[in-house]
Formats: sequence, C-alpha cells, structure tokens
Amino acid sequence: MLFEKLQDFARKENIIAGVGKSEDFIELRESLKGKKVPFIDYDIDFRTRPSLTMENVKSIVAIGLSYNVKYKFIKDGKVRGNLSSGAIGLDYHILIEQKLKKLKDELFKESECKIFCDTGPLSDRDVAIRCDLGVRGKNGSVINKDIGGMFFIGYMLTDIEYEKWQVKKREHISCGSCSLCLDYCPSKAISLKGCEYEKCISYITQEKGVLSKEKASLISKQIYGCDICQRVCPFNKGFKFEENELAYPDLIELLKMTNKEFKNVYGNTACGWRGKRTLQRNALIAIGNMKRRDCLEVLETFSKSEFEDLKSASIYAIKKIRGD
Ligand code: B12
Ligand code: SF4
Ligand code: SF4
Repeated sequence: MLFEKLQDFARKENIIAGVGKSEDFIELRESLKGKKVPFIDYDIDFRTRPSLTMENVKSIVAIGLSYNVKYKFIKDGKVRGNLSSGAIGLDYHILIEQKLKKLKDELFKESECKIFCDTGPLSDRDVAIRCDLGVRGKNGSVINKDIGGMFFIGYMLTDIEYEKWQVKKREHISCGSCSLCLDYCPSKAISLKGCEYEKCISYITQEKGVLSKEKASLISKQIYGCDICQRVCPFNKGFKFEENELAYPDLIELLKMTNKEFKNVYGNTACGWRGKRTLQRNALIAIGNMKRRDCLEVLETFSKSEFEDLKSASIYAIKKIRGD
C-alpha cells in the first residue's frame, strides 16, 4: 500500500521513486579504498554505513528527477558558450529537497527522515541502484528504462521498516554491446572500471585555478559540466526541446558581470556555487578555443588581471587565436 502511494506520488510529481534496504554498502568499500573523490569529504565508513548518519535507519527512499532537455541554439552573432543541461533553471538540489519534503509530509509525516542530494555521505548512484531506480551504464550513470540516465538523484533515510513497503521490483535495461559513451568521450575519462575524474571535462570546468594547455583545449566551449556521454546514449533520446538563453551564455556579458549581476543570473542555478571566477576562466578559454579574433580586446584586458587563473586563461586564448 505504502509503495503504491509512493508510486502515485512519483507520477504526480514527474519523478521516479524506489525503496531499498538500509544495510551497509559493503561492496562499495573495496572500490572506494584509496580512491580520491572530489567534492566529498566523508570517510569510507560514512560513505558505506547509513546507520552512522541516522542511527535508527530502516529503509532508504530514492527519487530521480529528469533533466533531459535539449536547448535550441541561439544564432545572434554573440560569442556563446555551453552549459550542461543540468545547470539550467532552478538548482536541482533545491528542487529535489522540495520534492522529498513534500513526499514526507504527504506520506509519512510521523516518521523520522533525513534528506540528501549530492552532498550527503553515501554514494547517490549506489543508493539509487539499491533502491531499484535503475542500473549502472558504462558512462557511470544510473540508467532507468523509462527516463534514461539524465536524472538527478536524491534520497531519504527513514525509520520505516523495509518489509512494510512491500516493494515491487521494476524492469531494467542494460548497455549490452553498446559502447558509444566510451567512444565519444573526448578525454577518454571513462572505461569499464569507472570514471577518472581528473580527465573528465565536467570536473575540469569545476576545478579551480590555472588550467594546463591540454585541459584548456579539452573543455572546448563548455563553461560548466559536460553532457557528451549522456547525449550519445540511446536511452536518452526521449529529450524535451526548449529555449533558454542561459544554456548558451553570452561570454562577453559573463566576463563583464559584477558580483551582484552574477548572483542574480547564476545564484539559483546548479553552476552558481563554483563562483564567478571559475566560470569566467572557462569563458576566456572557450573564446580562445573558438578562435574569436573579435574578442582580442577583452582578452588583452584580462591578460593584465591580478588573478593568475584569469590571466593565464586569457594568455592561452590570445595564443590560440594568433596561432602561436
Ligand atoms: C564527485 C562527483 C562527480 C565527479 C566525479 C565523477 C565520478 N564518476 O565519480 C565529476 C565532477 C567528474 C562528476 C561529473 C558528473 N556528475 Co557527478 N557526482 C559526484 C558525486 C558528488 C560523488 C560521486 C562518487 O562518489 N564517486 C566515487 C565512486 C563511488 O563512484 P564511481 O567512480 O562511479 O565508482 C564506482 C565505479 O567504479 C563502479 N563500478 C564498478 N563496476 C563498474 C562497471 C562499469 C561498467 C562502470 C562504468 C562502473 C563500475 O564501482 C564504483 C563504486 O560504485 C555524486 C553525488 C554523490 N554524493 O554521490 C555526483 C553524481 C554522481 N553526479 C551526477 C551527474 C549528473 C554528473 C554529470 C552527468 C554532470 C555533468 N553533466 O557534467 C557528470 C558525469 C560524469 C560521469 N561520466 O560520471 C549525478 C548522477 C546521476 C545519475 N543518474 O547517475 C550524481 C549522483 C549527483 C546527483 N545527486 O544527482 N561528478
Ligand atoms: S562528462 Fe564528458 S568528459 Fe566526463 S566522462 Fe562524460 S563525456 Fe567524458
Ligand atoms: S551510451 Fe551505450 S554503453 Fe554508454 S551508457 Fe548508454 S547504452 Fe550504455
């Protein structure tokens, strides 16, 4: 009954939802040993033992929120970069938290729950797989038969006994002999062993500081994130098509933004947290990679910047345009 109510809620809210046991993720311990994971500070025990985060946890509820939208390119002569689809619109951390809070209020108000998305201790993908949302694809993403792999994951540790849910398992698909994501990843960051984050364009666009020439060249005109291994996936062909100017940000405008203007435009998106400087560094590099000679004046100004990352990115861009 409870599980049916959860599925009704999911349909109404346009998400997918599932439930899993809260036992330790023993299988994850080996693969996390000695592995550095960016943006995550928890130790292996916290990452694999839900009971360390919530003492009386009895089951986990996970949800998936699709961001499979393709944005129409704007041809207006402006110098435009690319943002990952997941970075457009209201930050998914906020959206997922809203959904999970609503779910708790509607279905199990009296229960004890702890809500997480992205920044929590457990591995969200492993939680999602445990909760039967999907299976791991070769691009690393959890892939669901109905909505593909372009969805964000959130979860809730609860004190509801797993047996009480009366879970019904869903059907899954698998990659089979497909290897499109491995073939198309520009930096060969993914392999059958997983993702080497230092090589991943998504990570490079978020990494702070001066980027090497090789990394700068790899990011092409990406300002934040990378969708390539998702876009080529046959399971993600059911995208929506929409218009949103922020999907292809005007790079000159981004470079001229004050802190206040940046906060207004990017503050509530999933890429705002990395700060103006990192996105501006990527914008300078993207201008160079697009060889936009008409932007040399702006690049010259930034080449005198007091910030090493912006200075180095503009010098890279100038050299790229001049063919040095
Ligand atoms: C750090 C991080 C990153 C880093 C490192 C990515 C990585 N692969 O670890 C960077 C910045 C590169 C990144 C990029 C992206 N991320 Co990210 N990221 C995270 C974060 C915060 C932690 C991930 C983590 O713990 N990694 C370490 C270990 C556990 O993961 P792993 O490398 O996959 O290790 C496993 C594999 O090796 C696996 N394995 C075993 N056998 C096999 C076999 C095969 C075939 C494969 C492929 C793997 C495999 O075993 C290991 C343990 O499970 C999570 C949120 C969270 N708190 O969990 C989001 C998260 C994984 N990211 C997410 C997203 C959407 C992305 C991007 C698509 C964003 C973008 N468009 O730019 C890209 C995709 C890159 C990719 N191909 O994975 C989503 C994934 C949603 C989904 N449906 O799967 C998450 C869950 C955030 C969320 N809450 O929605 N991310
Ligand atoms: S996000 Fe981009 S760089 Fe990272 S693994 Fe996928 S295709 Fe490769
Ligand atoms: S592109 Fe092919 S191999 Fe990669 S995740 Fe999708 S189905 Fe699997």
